[in-house]
Amino acid sequence: STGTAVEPKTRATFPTALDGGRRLLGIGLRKNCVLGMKDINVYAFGVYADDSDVKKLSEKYGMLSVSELKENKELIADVLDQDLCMTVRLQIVYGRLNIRSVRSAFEKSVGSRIKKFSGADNKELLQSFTSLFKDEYKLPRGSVIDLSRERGYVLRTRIDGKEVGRIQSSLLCRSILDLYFGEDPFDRRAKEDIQLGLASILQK
Ligand code: DAO
Ligand code: DAO
Repeated sequence: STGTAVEPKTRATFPTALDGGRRLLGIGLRKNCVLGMKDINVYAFGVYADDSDVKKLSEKYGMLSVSELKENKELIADVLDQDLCMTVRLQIVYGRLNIRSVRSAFEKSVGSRIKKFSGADNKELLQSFTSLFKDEYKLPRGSVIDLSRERGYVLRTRIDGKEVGRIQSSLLCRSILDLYFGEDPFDRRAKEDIQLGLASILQK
């Protein structure tokens, strides 16, 4: 059955299951440091993975214990890389977000990952995504953005449940997921929970 998890600092709530069989692995906070100001909480996020897709990895990892899996870097690399359905749900908590700052934050965060994984800027790929961010969109506090990796490495974007675009790119999917559970994640504690969640699916 579906319950709810609460991000304690922002009180944002996340259903424990989403999009069919996708199960909540961990929740966290994306902050932003504005020069000369305190960190602001921009959004809370929840990371979900399709149960049966994750179990496809059990041939490789099923013999390891939860505590071994919790530390296993290769597991994270496989989950970033492979064709597993996942969703990252963002809930906006900062009340004065404008599309221009979303675009420039995105170019920095996702752009740096695209460069790290491909060794090139891939400006067209970044622009294919940022061109979805129409100036007329509003993201008031409470807005929900779902970024999901669908079968075949399709990145699907929804705002408050309404689909705004689909882009097929394994590099873009991986670069976005890397923000949440890659090497240098937005929230380290969330990454630990996500990895523990993956481990416990593999141990079932
Ligand atoms: O200058 O008012 C400000 C702070 C803006 C912070 C913007 C951070 C944007 C983070 C990306 C949000 C994606 C939905
Ligand atoms: O937090 O730096 C970050 C990147 C978050 C990904 C932002 C995706 C925003 C998509 C929103 C489109 C709305 C116009």
